[in-house]
Amino acid sequence: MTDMMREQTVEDTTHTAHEVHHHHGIRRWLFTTNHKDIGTLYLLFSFAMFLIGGAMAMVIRAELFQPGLQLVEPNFFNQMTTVHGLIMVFGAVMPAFTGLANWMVPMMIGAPDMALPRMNNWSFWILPFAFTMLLASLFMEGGGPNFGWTFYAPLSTTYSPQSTGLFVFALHIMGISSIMGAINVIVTIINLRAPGMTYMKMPLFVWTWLITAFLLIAVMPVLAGAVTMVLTDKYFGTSFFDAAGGGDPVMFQHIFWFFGHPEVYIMILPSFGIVSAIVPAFSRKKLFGYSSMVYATASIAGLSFLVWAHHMFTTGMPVAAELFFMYCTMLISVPTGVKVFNWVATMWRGSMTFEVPMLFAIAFIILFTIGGFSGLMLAITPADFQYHDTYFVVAHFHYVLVSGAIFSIMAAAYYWLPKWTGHMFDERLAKWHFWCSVVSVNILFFPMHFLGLAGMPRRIPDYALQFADVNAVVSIGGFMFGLSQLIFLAVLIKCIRGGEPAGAKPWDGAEGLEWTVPSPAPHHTFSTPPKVD
Ligand code: HEM
Ligand SMILES: [Cu+2]
Repeated sequence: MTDMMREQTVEDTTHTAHEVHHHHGIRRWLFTTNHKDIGTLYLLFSFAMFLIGGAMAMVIRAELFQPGLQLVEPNFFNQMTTVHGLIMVFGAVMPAFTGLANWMVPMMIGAPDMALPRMNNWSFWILPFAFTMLLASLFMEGGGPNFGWTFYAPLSTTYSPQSTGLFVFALHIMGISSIMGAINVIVTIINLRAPGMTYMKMPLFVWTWLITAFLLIAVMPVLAGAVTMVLTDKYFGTSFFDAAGGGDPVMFQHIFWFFGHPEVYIMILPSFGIVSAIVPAFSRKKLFGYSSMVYATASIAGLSFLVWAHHMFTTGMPVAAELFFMYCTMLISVPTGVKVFNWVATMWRGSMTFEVPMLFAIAFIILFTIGGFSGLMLAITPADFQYHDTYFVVAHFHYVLVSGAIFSIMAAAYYWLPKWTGHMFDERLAKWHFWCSVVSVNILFFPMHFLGLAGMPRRIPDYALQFADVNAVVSIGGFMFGLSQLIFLAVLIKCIRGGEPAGAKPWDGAEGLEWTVPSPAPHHTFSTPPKVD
């Protein structure tokens, strides 16, 4: 038997073996250990969360359309801001990235599946329980979490509703899910790369996810510790965060932000990988400065552990500490600038075309940069005393998270939809989605900078009359952005149900192993590892 034939028979037998184990209907999804099925589950779940979290944002913007209290009780308003934040961070952005990792990382490195497929099933399926619990807490007596997504003590301890126990349990489950997902990504990348796929040949999406996975493993336990201390302070008589018992509420903030700042990078590093795949594809050029992209990502991740207290400038730190955190924060803009420079240099003199994935990627670069600049303004310690806890901060993090992280997720969805479904999406409808989103996202978030500079505080249901006109504009932008996402839903449904068949490589400038397999990608890819040279 020649080697070729032997490989062929091995492949055939493994295939039949797999076929025997196939479940159908609901059991296929419940018991699946297939990275593509699990990726699909994550993506659908995160989209559902995006719509639910978005509905809460609409409640917030409806209340803020006019000054005064119109639609909701202040306590319910606080629950909306809190649960909106929690859902978007832990339910929408993070699971979307994990879904993309599940689908794409094995295909990009030439692996047959994730390394730990049964754990993969668990990582996903515990999430719906966590979020059902979190959402159910809204209907409890006393209401759901109302202390902000940052759950500062003593709001989350002394003054919190009885649902706080459920909140803590839900967060623990989300953390366990993230850690299991991260372990799976790391083990897969280290062990299952195809022959010849050295680290410095890995696509940047794989690199950025590898680094993100280490961030996750480093900081999710810190979050778990913080919520556990909140739990014991509230229910078991400890006083970690209670000055009366010898504790310190500012310590809560140190612990929270030691998790929280790396967490915001967990929500942006995979975006960098996505954009680094899409920009070269539609510029028909190699990515400019591949290795500097890898080092920039690693330095951003490293620095993210040294800047947590820039969220705490107003808590009364020694001046030397304030300066340390100011300069470390500003340092992050150096590797970030390297990335933006490299994307622009990749486009420079490329043969660019503007299909929808590219449109979202370009919008990402421009709008994320605006968010970076407002971050630099916030990093200036003395100036932060004015902006802190105002709408300026809200503007900053929505530029980096909505027109940053979420736009990159949409770019990724459009880029790989033909690979996932085997169909091209409706280009005209998708362009509507893009233009409506990009216009409305700026109507929604840009004026918030001015509200903040003029002193409008964040997280309040009512405001002074002078802010009325700008808030009305912002709310209109919000409703427009919300409606625009229904176009996305329509594009997705249409594309899943049919459409022009996509070839193996529907984008002619695209590169990578995922484009060497047919579309839709077969249930099992690479039973024989591809050779990379
Ligand atoms: C050039 C890089 C960046 C700098 C210099 C920067 C700086 C800052 C500073 C100083 C604050 C605290 C402001 C205050 O509370 O008074 C802040 C808040 C925040 N940043 Fe950034 N940032 C940067 C990038 C990012 C990125 C990439 C993300 C996420 C994708 C992000 C997400 C957030 C969030 C969520 C908050 C608010 C947290 C809260 O209070 O709820 N930032 N940023
Ligand atoms: Cu930060």
